[in-house]
Amino acid sequence: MQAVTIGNEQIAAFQRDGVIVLRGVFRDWITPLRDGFEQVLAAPGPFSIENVGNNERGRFFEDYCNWQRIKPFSRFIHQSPAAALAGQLMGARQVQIFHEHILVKEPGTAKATPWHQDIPYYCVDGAQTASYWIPLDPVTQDNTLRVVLGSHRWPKLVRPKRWASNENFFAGDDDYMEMPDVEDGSYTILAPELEPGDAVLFDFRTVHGAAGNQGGNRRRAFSARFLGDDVCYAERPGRTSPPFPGINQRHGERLREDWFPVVWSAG
Ligand SMILES: O=C(O)CCC(=O)C(=O)O
Repeated sequence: MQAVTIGNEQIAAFQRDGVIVLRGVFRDWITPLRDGFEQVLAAPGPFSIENVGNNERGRFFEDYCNWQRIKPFSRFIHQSPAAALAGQLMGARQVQIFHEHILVKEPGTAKATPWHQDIPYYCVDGAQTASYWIPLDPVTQDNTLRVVLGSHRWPKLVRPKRWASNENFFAGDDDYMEMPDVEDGSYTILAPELEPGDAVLFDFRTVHGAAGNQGGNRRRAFSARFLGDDVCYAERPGRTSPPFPGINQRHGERLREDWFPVVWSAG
């Protein structure tokens, strides 16, 4: 495994902002990850999602929880520096893999990724969480991931919505705030230009979104999502995303290691 170390300043920035940009760390992984995308696109998994309807332009495809069958994804999780970097930035002693996720926006896709936090969709809660967003194509300010600095520390979680329809994700659950207008000029938004090999790493509570992909090139992004020491199973008021059917866990339990293996431990 490629050795990596992270400085105290980067740890402090990740803790303060809920996000950090890592440059050049995954250059050797872009070709295998692209190969993994082709394998998924040729044979999508049972949870794949199309976010663009038949009479809209473009294609916004997502799939997740394929890493056990897609070898380049499995190798990335076990052999790349991703888990070690995430562990150090979260301040964790151990890191479990939660899942991987691929997002493909074909050229000419108007559909944006709405502003959201990930954790309300998930069957987990905790403060030590980290998701990579690794573009496999160069991205500019027009089609990159956009992230609201410090939003992982907002006092309430934001109500999750369905990306395709904007309906509430869970019926009848009211313990959320509505998404504020994060583009009203009072929030600091990070929108980094990135090359293949660069990555954004963010806390599951950090608010993020992305524009469509109106340019002429594909925009593929690979995500691997990691859990630190304090993360536990959380009951939600309905089917989560990913759904993990048959997970058979109780609220507050540590996630089962046979499904979510430990992939890094501190020296
Ligand atoms: O790639 C995108 O458009 C959005 C990515 C995202 O929301 C995520 O990785 O959690």
